[in-house]
Amino acid sequence: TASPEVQKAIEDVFTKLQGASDCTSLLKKHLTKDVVAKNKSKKTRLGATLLDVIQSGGENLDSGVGIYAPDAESYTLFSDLFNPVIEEYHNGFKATDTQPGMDLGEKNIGELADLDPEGKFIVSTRIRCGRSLQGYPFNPCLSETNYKMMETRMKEIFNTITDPELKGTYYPLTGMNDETKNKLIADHFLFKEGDRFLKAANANRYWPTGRGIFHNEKKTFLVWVNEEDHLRIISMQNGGNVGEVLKRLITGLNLVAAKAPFARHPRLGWLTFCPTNLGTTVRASVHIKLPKISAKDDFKKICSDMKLQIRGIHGEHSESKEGIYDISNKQRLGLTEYQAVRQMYDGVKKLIELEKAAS
Ligand code: ADP
Ligand code: CIR
Repeated sequence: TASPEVQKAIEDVFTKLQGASDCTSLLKKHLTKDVVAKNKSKKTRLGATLLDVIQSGGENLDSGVGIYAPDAESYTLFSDLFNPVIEEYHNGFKATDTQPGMDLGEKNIGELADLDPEGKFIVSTRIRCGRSLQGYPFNPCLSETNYKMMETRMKEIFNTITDPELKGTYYPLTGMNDETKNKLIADHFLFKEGDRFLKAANANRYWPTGRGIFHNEKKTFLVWVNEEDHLRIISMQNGGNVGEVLKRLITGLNLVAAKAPFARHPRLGWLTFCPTNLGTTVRASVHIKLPKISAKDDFKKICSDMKLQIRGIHGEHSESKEGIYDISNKQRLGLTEYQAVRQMYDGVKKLIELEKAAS
């Protein structure tokens, strides 16, 4: 069972959250006295405790969610906390609900006409999904050797990609010069470094070991290795052609999936480190200019009513610049991959109509 020190630290997080009046995280809301009492002594087989789950939200009081799963077992062992957080984040997905089978929408791509054929609003479109390699836990439980082995395996897999559009090169973070790295980050291709939410979750250990990025020449198909998730598989391009972006994602994902078995949970779908990314793990987004409607008071509500999430220009926890927003589906669990993309597609279509009609 968890040591007295760990149990005390869990109590301290609880007390800190209760005292933090401007904290609005789902962790604060759902980490009740009861949940603490029932779970503070538990340990997963890999040794993870409730402290590992809650320490990011305990340190970062501005978290939206505040919890991570150190290993797959945590989702069941600490379900008293995960279930209500998951239900609230994913639009009412209950403890008794099950993620539908995968449907990437291969047959529906024809329905996804370019959202912005005149190029007036949408700067770029991106769809990503997360995957975990079977047999490895998540970041806080990975050893340095694990990271190296996973990277080696992925390099072998990337080398098997011969599709002329998708083939590319793997660039490890280890040894990458700052100029190259910072340019990749600024251009929205690479994950940022030193994310404080991940750091507090013990997810940045041995950095940059085992971390890196694969991409094709055009940087339209990319795979992040060992950042928040083992893999983030990404398709992106300029403009609003969601269908092209989805089609490329499906092709690339299938190539990687053919070589690497991924961890899937019977109820929660594709397993990832953050409970917001379960199920489809799909975040489909546009970078979009909506100067008129975004200046209005009801912009946030319009977006949340359409189940859209607003992020800033450099992703989560960043600010919007020059009136450009990152708009995506919020829900990733409890619907199919195609429906997740569709949530973004239909919502953004509506936002563009509203922008055109606004004065
Ligand atoms: P994730 O989408 O993987 O959850 P972030 O929100 O941190 O993580 O975004 C990662 C990067 O992808 C950021 O640089 C962000 O600006 C970029 N990005 C997201 N959506 C788009 C888009 N539609 N076009 C271009 N870049 C994008
Ligand atoms: C937070 O709670 O703000 C961070 N741990 C990130 C959570 C992921 N957020 C999201 O909306 N996908």
